[in-house]
Amino acid sequence: MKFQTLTGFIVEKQAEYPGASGELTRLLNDIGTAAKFVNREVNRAGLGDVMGYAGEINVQGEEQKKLDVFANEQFIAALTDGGQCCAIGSEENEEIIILDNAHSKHAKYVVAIDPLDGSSNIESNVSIGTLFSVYLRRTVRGIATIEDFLQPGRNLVAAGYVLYGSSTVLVYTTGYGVNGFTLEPSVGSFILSHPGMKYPKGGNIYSINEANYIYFPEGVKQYVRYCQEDDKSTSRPYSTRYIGSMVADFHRNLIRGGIFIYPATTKNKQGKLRLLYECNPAAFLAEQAGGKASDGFRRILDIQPKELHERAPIFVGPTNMVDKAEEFMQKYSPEFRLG
Ligand code: AMP
Ligand code: P6P
Repeated sequence: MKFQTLTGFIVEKQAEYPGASGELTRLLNDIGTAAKFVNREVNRAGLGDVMGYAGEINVQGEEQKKLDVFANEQFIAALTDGGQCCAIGSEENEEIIILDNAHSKHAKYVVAIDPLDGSSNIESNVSIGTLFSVYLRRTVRGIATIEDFLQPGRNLVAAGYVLYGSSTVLVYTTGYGVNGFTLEPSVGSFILSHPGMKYPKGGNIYSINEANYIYFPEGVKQYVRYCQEDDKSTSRPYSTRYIGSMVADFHRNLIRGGIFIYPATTKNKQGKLRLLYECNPAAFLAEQAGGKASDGFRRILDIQPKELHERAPIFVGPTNMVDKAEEFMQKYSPEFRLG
């Protein structure tokens, strides 16, 4: 049976860029390699010494679980060995990491990454994920700086996620469509399983943590009530699905058609999710899949980051669903507009 591996697919895509040197090809494959090592440990998470806390506190003020630390180390090691990335901005590290490789210090790409998002779900065996963004560095020579990361998402060269779930799927885009690859563990290769991913027409799932309802902007409250109204002509009431693991929620909604919302609240006008390595990759993928991503007012990919771990509210999914949510935000909660 004819199948295509991630490695073969990436190399094939490079051929569409006659001037390409192969640096991005190598970088994307390095991410795939690290994902396999992370997958192996995630699948053993319930066993032996991998569970539990590394005892350190990450920049988010959360206990770092060993898998968080392990995953971070795998991506740093793979990208360092690959030599095509000069620096990493990771959810696990307060400052950017300059990769220790003579060649890569001057490499032209930087990677922003959440190595293991949703890791608080590890003990309950809920699917967790990696999210990554790839930019061309802005500084033209020398050691990378934070300026190389403070770029709007519209500058992204590539972005994607790895979902460690009932199977392990790597989904990415370089701006010309979205493709998904499922890991065949017996062979150790990611195989093209979801070519040309697109949101279905008209979704009927909404994903939001309604425990925060009393803190939602009025526009979000109104939108949630809209989702719950009985109107068969618009497939409402929608189904609510929320697993508390962004990659898992995003992937399900991409496959089945649904909106994911982590909004600003009266407690935090910036929302919770990180712009550079959670919102931007999700937004790039969503737009490439025919959908939309905004903070309720602005296109996510147009937001100019001011700091590495900056948060942003996010409404992401099929265009018609995000448009409707934006209507409620603009009508009922204009005071939540940030930019
Ligand atoms: P490179 O010289 O390998 O860094 O590639 C230069 C540019 O060509 C990249 O920044 C991409 O825009 C494009 N490109 C190169 N290789 C690939 C690939 N395998 N898949 C998609 N785009 C690629
Ligand atoms: P809440 C996991 O901690 C995470 O960063 C995302 O993966 C997830 O979507 C969100 O936070 C869940 O947050 O506040 O609903 O528990």
